[in-house]
This record gives sequence, C-alpha cells and structure tokens, in this order.
Amino acid sequence: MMKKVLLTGFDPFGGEEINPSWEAVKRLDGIQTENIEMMAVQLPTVYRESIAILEQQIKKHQPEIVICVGQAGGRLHVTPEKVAINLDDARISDNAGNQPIDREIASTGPAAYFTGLPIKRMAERMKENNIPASVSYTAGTFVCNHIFYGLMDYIHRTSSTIRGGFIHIPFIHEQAMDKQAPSLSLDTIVKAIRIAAVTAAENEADLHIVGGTTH
Ligand code: PCA
Repeated sequence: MMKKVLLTGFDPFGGEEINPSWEAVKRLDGIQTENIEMMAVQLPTVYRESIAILEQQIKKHQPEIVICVGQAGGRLHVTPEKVAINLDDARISDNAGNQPIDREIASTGPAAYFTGLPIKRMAERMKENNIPASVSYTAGTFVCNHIFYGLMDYIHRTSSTIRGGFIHIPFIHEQAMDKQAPSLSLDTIVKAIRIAAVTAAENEADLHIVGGTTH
C-alpha cells in the first residue's frame, strides 16, 4: 500500500538567503517511489505559527508519516533527531521578531517526547549510501525543536497513528562559500531525505545497534 509522507522545510532565517531544508524537500514534492508518495510544505521559522500551519497541513494531507526538516548550520552530518523537549529558549529572534526565553511549549505536555521514526536505521541507510549521518540527541531550543515537539504533542493529543520525527541537515555548499563551515551538496541532502522517508515507511521498529554520544 502506498504511504503518504508529509515533508516540511523552513524558510530562511538568521541572515541566510536560502534554507536548505526547504530547497531539499521541495524537490521531493509530488514524487512517488518505492511505495511512498511525498508532499512538501514550507513552514515559517516562527514560533507557534509554524505549529499551527503544520497541524493544518496534516489535517489536509492525512499522511501516515511526517518528517520535518531544518537547517543546523555547522553540523557535519545529516542528523535524525531522537528527542524533542518542552522548551523554547531563543538565542536569536525568529522571523517574526519573537525571542522567547525559558518558555514551555505546552503547559500540560511532558518534558520531552521521543521520535516515532526508526532513526538509527535511517542513519545506517544513509551511511550505506555514502552520506555522512548520525543520530542526534538534541534538536536545540529554537524553532526546529519547537516544531518537533509540536508535531509529537499533536500526535499524542489526538491519539493519532501518524509516525513523526525531525531531521537536522548541514549547510549546502552554496551557503558555505563565504564562511568556514562544513557543507554537503543539495543532491546529497535530497537523497538523504528520500532514504529517510522510504526507511520510515518500510520499518516501524528501529535497529538495536550501538549509537549514542559521550558528550
Ligand atoms: N533551523 C532552525 C529553525 C529553522 C531551521 O531551518 C533550528 O534549528 O531551530
């Protein structure tokens, strides 16, 4: 059976002209491959409004799987995230000028949610395809963690069968020309997200393999 995978990317923030998360997911919009059908929507890098739009888009598209993607400039790897925390703590303003400090996302929600996606398996498949990838255990406290928490909270609140998660990606080469920062090609990131979507559709359970970090 064909599974619908809703992909989201963000608009540019923090002085960047593009956001590779949107550049990548928009290339997968409308593509059918290996029993999945992908659709892509752009979210604003804005606290709260991003969650409202995500909820509307979930109701509209009725996906089985939701994978939100965001830029993590400075990271070396494509990093599927393990955990979303119930905290907004902004180092910079979002695209609407909001800069919440030590704010709960959901006053009745738990401190954290774990992803519903098989993230170790996703990272393994990416590595088998020559893409540097590893699981991350922090999505930060900016809008990416916020959308990840909002997604997981929506799934829990509505007792939905949707499986959801989040992937952070590095800069793409075009963004790294004027800075000293690691980057991957847009093609590589598009491939990584396609692998993530197919892997999530094919597997509910994660691999029980060594991962983690020591710091
Ligand atoms: N990255 C930011 C928010 C939007 C994006 O692409 C983050 O990591 O929080």
